[in-house]
Amino acid sequence: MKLYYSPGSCGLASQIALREADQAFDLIKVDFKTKQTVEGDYYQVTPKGFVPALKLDDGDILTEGAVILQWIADHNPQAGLMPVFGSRERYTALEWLNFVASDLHKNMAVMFSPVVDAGTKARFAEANLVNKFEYIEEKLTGRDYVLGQRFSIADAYLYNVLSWTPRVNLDITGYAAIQQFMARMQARPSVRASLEAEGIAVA
Ligand SMILES: N[C@@H](CCC(=O)N[C@@H](CS)C(=O)NCC(=O)O)C(=O)O
Repeated sequence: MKLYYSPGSCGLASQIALREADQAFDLIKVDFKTKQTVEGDYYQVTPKGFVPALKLDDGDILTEGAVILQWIADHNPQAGLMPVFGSRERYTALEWLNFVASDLHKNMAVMFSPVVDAGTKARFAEANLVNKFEYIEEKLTGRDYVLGQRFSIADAYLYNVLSWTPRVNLDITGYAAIQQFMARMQARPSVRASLEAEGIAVA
């Protein structure tokens, strides 16, 4: 199995999930600018050109981070990375995955855009991100993870996207529950190993 990633981007959550599931995998780095990997043209792996992509042992390629996360969880039930099929808790986890993918991740992506100026980014964050942080803070208050006491793939994705805030000068240090969540996540061996593998300093 191969996970295509770029350091510090949204493939981190998939790597965390693979480690939580004790799955063997190779990491293949994608250069965003050239869309090249050590294997050659990344567009041959996925015409989307985006990470993450997971190449399965039979050569099949999976894309879309939230879907890759579910594949890892569903194929490694012993790891308990998602609540069981049909349970109400599973739909809560799916709600989080969808929220992180469609609202948080894509709004955060605007903050990295080279075609959006600093003033517009600041106004955009005020209008579209602060309310998300407030929502997350409220939901995490009194909880270890988004589902309560148990870790799930939704936490990996949430941690992944929230970890970008310092890089785009968004200060979320005032959100106590979020800070505790980030520290709790960073204490997990899977997270530390994933950060190290991507060459990101572990605090
Ligand atoms: N819908 C995709 C989006 C993935 C995505 O936005 N990937 C970004 C990194 S976080 C990317 O590959 N960007 C490449 C580029 O901007 O050239 C998913 O959820 O997996």
